[in-house]
Amino acid sequence: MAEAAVKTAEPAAQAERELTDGFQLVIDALKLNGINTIYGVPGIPVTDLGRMAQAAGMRVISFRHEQNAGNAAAIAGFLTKNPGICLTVSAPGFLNGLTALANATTNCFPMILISGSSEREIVDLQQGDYEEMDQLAIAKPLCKAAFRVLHAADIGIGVARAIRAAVSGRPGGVYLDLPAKLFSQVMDAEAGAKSLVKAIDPAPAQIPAPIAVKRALDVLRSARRPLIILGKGAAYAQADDEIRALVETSGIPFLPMSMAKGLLPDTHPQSAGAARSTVLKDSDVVMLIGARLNWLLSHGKGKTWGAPYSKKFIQIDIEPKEMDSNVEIAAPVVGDIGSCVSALLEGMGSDWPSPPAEWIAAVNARKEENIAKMAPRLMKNTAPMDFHSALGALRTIVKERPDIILVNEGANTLDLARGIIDIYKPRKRLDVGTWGVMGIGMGFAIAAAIETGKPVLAVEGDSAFGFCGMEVETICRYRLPVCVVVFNNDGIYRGTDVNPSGGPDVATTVFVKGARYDKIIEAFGGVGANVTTPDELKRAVNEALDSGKPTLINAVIDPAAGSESGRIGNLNPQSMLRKK
Ligand code: ADP
Ligand code: TPW
Ligand code: MG
Repeated sequence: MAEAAVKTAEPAAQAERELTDGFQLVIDALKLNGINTIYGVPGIPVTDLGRMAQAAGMRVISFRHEQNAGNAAAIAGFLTKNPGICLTVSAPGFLNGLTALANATTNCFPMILISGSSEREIVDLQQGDYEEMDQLAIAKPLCKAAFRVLHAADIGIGVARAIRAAVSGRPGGVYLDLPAKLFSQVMDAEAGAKSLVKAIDPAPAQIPAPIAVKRALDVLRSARRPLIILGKGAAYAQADDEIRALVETSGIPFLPMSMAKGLLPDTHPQSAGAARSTVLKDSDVVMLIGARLNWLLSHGKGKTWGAPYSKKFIQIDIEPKEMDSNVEIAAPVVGDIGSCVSALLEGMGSDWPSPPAEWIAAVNARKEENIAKMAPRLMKNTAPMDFHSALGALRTIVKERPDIILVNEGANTLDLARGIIDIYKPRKRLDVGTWGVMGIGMGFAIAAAIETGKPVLAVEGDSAFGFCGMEVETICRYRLPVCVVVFNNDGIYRGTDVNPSGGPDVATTVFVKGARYDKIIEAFGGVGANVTTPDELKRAVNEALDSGKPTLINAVIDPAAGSESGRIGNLNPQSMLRKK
């Protein structure tokens, strides 16, 4: 269509007319919608897109693997509420990015995977084009929406639709398929500019029905042992002041899911984090705010929740289909969290009764008991470090520097850090999310540094780090203030397993002993350090954070200290036939 318009123009007139092309229109469409950063890997057919975007003043961050670029885009979406963009080449690059797109969708993070693709005529006849693959069909079941643009004049609409699909309602991943031929299509520049669309109010407020708000307040008022659970949807919503006001006005103990930590500080008197099992088991009314009753909350039933005794749930979520997904929801409140929480607050008025004193006292007693039990384990200063003593050192650092962003993955390294390191501000803890996926660390750390300008501390299991470790080159190349601490316990969960056959191969969970991950970053001009005690660890991390230099600290952890699958060993099926 656009090509035809150009071809029919008079040659002289054509020479005078200003032209644009598919590359430029994609860039203009993104910029018009306030998107100024692209995470990706170059190659045919998107190399010029990256170049031209950079020339147009966009930040284009090139990675070593698309999965890490995709993870960066996903967490940029979580942090900013604007979809993060991941740009890849066709088939293999697309597939590498697709894992991140699926993970973003699972976690309700808005992102757009833009992949170049081969020519439709050849792909559809399966004639073996360069990097041939029916990418749109493959992406569809793994994301919220998938679109393909065939004409340059439709790029504006395509980008606007992708943005709306990513951020409206429950956020998620969107795939945008751009065939190679599209990029070089030319059209009149003025017509091109007119074809662009700025998405107005792409994530409109969704106001809850007054009757739903009243029902929720009635259920909450009837509670003897109420609990509020904050999930990462609450962190995403950026309704921080309203959420804090709701929690404090109600006086109800709150439990943050891992990426909701810091919405209110973990040291807040109403935090029930240190009494998690007690509040889940003994509460009678539970209000979920942006948290799903999935495996991370034992599906809202069973022993964890004190079954056979059943409780009443109030659930605030933008996705109506989430209600009753695992157990009956007595009071569904469907809407965006900002609007819902404001409506609840208004309904509570100024004379909302405090929860019964016995309940608060019971929660506080359990909290104090657990905190006292943990304290001495965090203060040991001996070598080799175990998880508790190493995390005790990092806990102090985060307390002294509440603005740093903590990225965290691994098994023991994840589960124990989640409990031990207090977070003081919203969206300062980024981790493996709903799937418990390994390899998000470097992508998240890079995007967190780029999007917020704040220093990042990435606490990584040695296995987790291995999934994305090459991106330390990216961290060095862009000189990002990222300090990576690798908890090196020689393997997955532990470094002490042995090959049951007695053969020459090491056990399946074990890595090279005494590995020096710090040497990796030195290869790229970053700062490496090897530490064996909590004091050394503290010193090295403080130095890194003070200098802002890319740093990787190899923290030697007792290879025997970890447990299988960290805190979720109960989900791990084990063969009765296994040889010890
Ligand atoms: P967690 O893992 O922290 O428990 P989940 O990812 O399970 O959190 O749940 C997040 C929930 O938040 C999802 O059900 C999603 O629909 C919801 N959500 C995300 N953003 C908003 C928003 N702005 N308003 C309301 N609900 C939201
Ligand atoms: C994409 C399975 C869960 S945890 C883990 C693996 C491989 C590594 C644990 O070892 P690590 O931590 O990081 O050294 P630690 O402290 O306990 O020693 N592939 C993907 N995701 C997951 N979750 C796995 C495999 C897994
Ligand atoms: Mg390990």
